[in-house]
Amino acid sequence: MPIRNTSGLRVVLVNCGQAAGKVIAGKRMMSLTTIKAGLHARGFEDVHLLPEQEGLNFGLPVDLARLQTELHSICRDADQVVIGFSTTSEDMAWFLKASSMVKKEFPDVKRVVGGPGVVREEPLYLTSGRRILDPVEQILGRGFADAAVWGDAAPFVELICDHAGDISAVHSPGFYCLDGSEKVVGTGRGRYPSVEAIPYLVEGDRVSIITSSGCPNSCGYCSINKGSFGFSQAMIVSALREIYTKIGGRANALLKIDDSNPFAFSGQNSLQAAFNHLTASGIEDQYNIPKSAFFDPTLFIGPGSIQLFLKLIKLGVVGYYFGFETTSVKVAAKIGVKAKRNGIQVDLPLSQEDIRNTAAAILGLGRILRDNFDPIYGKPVYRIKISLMATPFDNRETLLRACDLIGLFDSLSGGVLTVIPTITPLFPFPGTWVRRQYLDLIREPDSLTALGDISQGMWKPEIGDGIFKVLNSLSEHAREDLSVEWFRGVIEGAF
Ligand code: B12
Ligand code: SF4
Repeated sequence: MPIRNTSGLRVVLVNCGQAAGKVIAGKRMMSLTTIKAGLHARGFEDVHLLPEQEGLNFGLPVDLARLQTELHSICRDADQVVIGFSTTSEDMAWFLKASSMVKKEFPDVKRVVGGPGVVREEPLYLTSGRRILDPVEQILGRGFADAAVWGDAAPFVELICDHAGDISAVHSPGFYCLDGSEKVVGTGRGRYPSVEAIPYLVEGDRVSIITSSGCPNSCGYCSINKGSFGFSQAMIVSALREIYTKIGGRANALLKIDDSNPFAFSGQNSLQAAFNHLTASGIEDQYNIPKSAFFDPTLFIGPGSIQLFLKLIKLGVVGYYFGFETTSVKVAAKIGVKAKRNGIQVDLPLSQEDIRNTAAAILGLGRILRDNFDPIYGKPVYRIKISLMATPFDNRETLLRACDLIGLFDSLSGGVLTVIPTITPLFPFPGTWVRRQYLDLIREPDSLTALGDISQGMWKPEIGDGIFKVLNSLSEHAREDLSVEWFRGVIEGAF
């Protein structure tokens, strides 16, 4: 049923997700689709997605001129327009440009921003005593938005459905704006909006779904919105049934499970319970859709790991993304990597033995996958992606050890298995423990754009000559395919 007082009000959701310097529809589309589903559940339908969701148009760049043209036609016959921008830290520069353009060209449009880059932090001070402003304070204080949402989008749904776009009327957690004296007002983080069914994205034969936010580990460098939502087993089963009937049987079908650590140990894991249910009722066997997921690699430490591998293979998991991060126990402690041992969450940092065992486990998984090849059907094709990080706390020895490990992983590739090890610099994202801990070592910690400009490096020269050179080389070549030989050369040249 349409909501009273909102007629004439129109919502435009703008996707700031980028790849290689261009805004790409799809990158932040799950956020926008979720907000749209939340508005829909409250009966509000006048929502435009930019770029349009139709077919998702993955790979379609959106420049400011096109945004302006589309906004002109959308705003033409609306009484009032509210724009919601979704941005990560890395997309911030584009958001700033887009919101400035909107302020200039469409002064009556209200601008709200949200997404993983929009974070409220406890007050941070450099050792010099200078206060560092958080992203919410900077965005609002510098006039880049009329309101900001930290966490999930329920306060935005309230703004539209309960307050007809009146920013000063929203007082629920997660909603921030300036008061009359230019002071940021608001508290806490937003809840996940109520939706009728779990939102999912269809991209050709591929479907992405996210069934929970959060992870029982609390790694110091991780910036996910921990524990803010999780769907029931029944809702997950119903969404998966719908997806299975939609793409089951297609040649390139893939179900992308985008939960941060979907197979992590936790008291109640509705996703795993849902898969058990679908397996027991024969639906898994009937459709047998390949899946990909993110994994905390320490899940696989200990005697139970082989059983877990076999369970995942049986479930049809063909894509494995591991955040391996570091081969050094000292670096792991410095950046707050947390681990599980034998499936049990521990608050202790990783031990060197854990790291060795984890590498052995992933190598073991690779070998099992290669042997699982079916010579008659020639399927499935497996892919393991392993992410390592270079941090200010690394040295020549730890980085060369990372190279050796990358070499070992590389050598697993072949036949039906592709292994892609990657190495990226540590990002001190707003809201993380790592940022609070090492604030003095971060280049321009209160610049909204410095962190997002990954090609410029994120750390100050004070971290030390050699490691500074290595991190800057990695930053300059961010988003390129890097070879282990190239990286070894950079390390040898830097120290
Ligand atoms: C899946 C995923 C990807 C996929 C994206 C696939 C796709 N088609 O969307 C891939 C692998 C491509 C990817 C790439 C990257 N990702 Co990513 N990704 C994720 C992951 C695991 C889930 C994202 C998701 O779909 N969440 C579900 C939606 C519903 O949640 P949401 O996006 O947070 O949106 C909610 C709120 O934020 C808020 N909200 C969002 N937008 C808006 C807008 C308004 C107006 C309002 C009011 C509210 C609001 O409401 C939403 C619903 O409640 C998250 C971790 C996590 N668990 O969130 C990391 C995460 C978002 N990614 C991250 C990063 C850094 C990246 C990369 C930059 C990595 C890299 N260096 O290449 C790229 C860049 C992508 C980009 N430009 O967006 C970081 C962002 C950190 C930060 N501070 O910015 C995260 C948090 C991971 C992490 N732990 O650090 N990613
Ligand atoms: S295991 Fe991954 S998702 Fe979980 S807290 Fe650590 S980095 Fe974040």
